[in-house]
Amino acid sequence: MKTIVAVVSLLACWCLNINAQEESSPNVIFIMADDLGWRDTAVYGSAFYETPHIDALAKSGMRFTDAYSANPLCSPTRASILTGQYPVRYGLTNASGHLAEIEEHLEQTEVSEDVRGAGPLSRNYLEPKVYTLGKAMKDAGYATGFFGKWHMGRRMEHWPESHGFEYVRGGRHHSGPPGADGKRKFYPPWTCDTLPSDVPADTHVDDLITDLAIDYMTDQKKKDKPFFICYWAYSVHAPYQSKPELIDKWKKQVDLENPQRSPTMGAMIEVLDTNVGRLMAFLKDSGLDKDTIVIFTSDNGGNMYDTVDGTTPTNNAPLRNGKGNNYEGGVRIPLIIRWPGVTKPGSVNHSVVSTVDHYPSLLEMTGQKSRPETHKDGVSYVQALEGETFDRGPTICDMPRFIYTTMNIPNTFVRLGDWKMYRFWYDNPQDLTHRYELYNLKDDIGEERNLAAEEPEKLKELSKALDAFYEESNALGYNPNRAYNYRMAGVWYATSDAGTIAAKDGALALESEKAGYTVASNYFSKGAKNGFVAFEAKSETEMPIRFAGPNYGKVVELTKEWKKYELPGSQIYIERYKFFVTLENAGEVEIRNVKVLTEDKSEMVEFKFY
Ligand SMILES: [Ca+2]
Repeated sequence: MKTIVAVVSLLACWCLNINAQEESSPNVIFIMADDLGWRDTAVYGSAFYETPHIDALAKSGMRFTDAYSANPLCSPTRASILTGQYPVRYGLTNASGHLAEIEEHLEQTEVSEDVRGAGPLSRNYLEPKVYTLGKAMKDAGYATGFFGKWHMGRRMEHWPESHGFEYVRGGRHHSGPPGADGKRKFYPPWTCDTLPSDVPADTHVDDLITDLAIDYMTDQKKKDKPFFICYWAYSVHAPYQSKPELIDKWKKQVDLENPQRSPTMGAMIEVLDTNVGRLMAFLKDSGLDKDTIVIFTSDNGGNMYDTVDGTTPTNNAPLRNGKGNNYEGGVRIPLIIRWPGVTKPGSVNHSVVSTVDHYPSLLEMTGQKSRPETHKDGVSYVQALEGETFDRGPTICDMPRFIYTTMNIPNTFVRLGDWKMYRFWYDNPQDLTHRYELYNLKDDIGEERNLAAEEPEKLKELSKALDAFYEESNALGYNPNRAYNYRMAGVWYATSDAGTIAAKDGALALESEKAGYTVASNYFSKGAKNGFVAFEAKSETEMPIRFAGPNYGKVVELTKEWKKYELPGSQIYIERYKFFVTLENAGEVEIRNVKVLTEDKSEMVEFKFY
């Protein structure tokens, strides 16, 4: 009898749920921070930043530990959300949505001389012909508002108004905050036609767009119209500026033992968090919280290549690297989803999800039919929200740019289960075949142990998944770079053929029969001029090396034994993103564990030689 009652009541619940889903159009607030790293909130493990409102949101919804941006840069990830397609398929793969010249998605065979694999050129705008998530929501009867950073094109036809958003504040080409004064980019006057000019001089742009978003939601509530708003904050992208009183407060909270220690970033994250709190307070006070889905995420990982307050803007440890690089620090992002009545408050979900998944998921959550012809790479994660097992299958992320400051070498990765495999296209220095790295993230979240050689079967499985994606999608691929100079080891290159450059047991090995053989790194952040270069070196021939071009900089005497050295940036000749090492005599030298440190000796980067 008990069983029959249970079954009947289950059926009754099920029918009620079906009716509720058919009839309701829940509101949606899609909050996205700019460059907020995976570890940049307390709920994700920061011991420095304080984010009570984001933490509270996590407590009232579901928090994902393994969410990915579809690219480690701004514009491509933003386009992936609106199209439901991986950047490599759609063709917007670079953070170039602010550039004036129109660029198209084209295959390339010749790029700069220090790169082995030539990836496709990026489109730099979101085409008006795409049936974006904004258009789908509008056509489903939603009031659609866009607030904040867009960064997907220079022309009206690329802007949110052309992608289904009826009401737009911000939403232009800007790559960062739109203030006209370089020293006060988060404050008026604006270089943005959609932001009101009659606001007090101390109005922070993210406070302003929160006010405007709340006004907009209030209006929709009066009209009894469901709304879909994107609140895509300008925080916490460069320039590293914030409210002076908050920076002062955060200066007092710095702990030099903590690698996250920029008071300016502490203040920037506080501004973001406070505004998330204001949006949530509005929902609660207006009674809309019971019928509003809230998504909170970021567009890529934390920035580790700039400097502020004598250190990096943030630190993504335990993840490797940061924004602009395909390692976990660049692509693993926070994701919190609150769907009243569905997500279990305070739940934590370890399923892999990608930014391409929001499009089909939101269609399902708002009772719309899926549009697989558009969101080709997205998989609805509604099962995960309902607490069921969710496996989206192989997750792809392509990063075709060679970037000096982030040390990204053109590659595409596949995440499948606990495994992550990178294909560095044509990057094997011996024979210009593909180079592979394979990590088991369950045991090695910092991606320190490359298992490509030890796990050939796993490598084959993931490599096959990547090939299958290219075959199915017909996405533009890579070619060997015809302009390659054959003088690279890692991201270091020789300026001439007068000697040899190679990797030897993880060290950089240089040999020349003449004095003056020079190699250069392809990395140096401008901010690190005040920092240090740390390294170990030895020379069988006891040859001095000079950290500079032939006539500049500091001479370092080497011995036959490995020894540690640390040079201040002021003693090193730096040209653009490069610094140089010159052999003072004929002979041989080995250099390893080369690191760039900030002014306060935070590690910005460690060079790998292979
Ligand atoms: Ca970004």
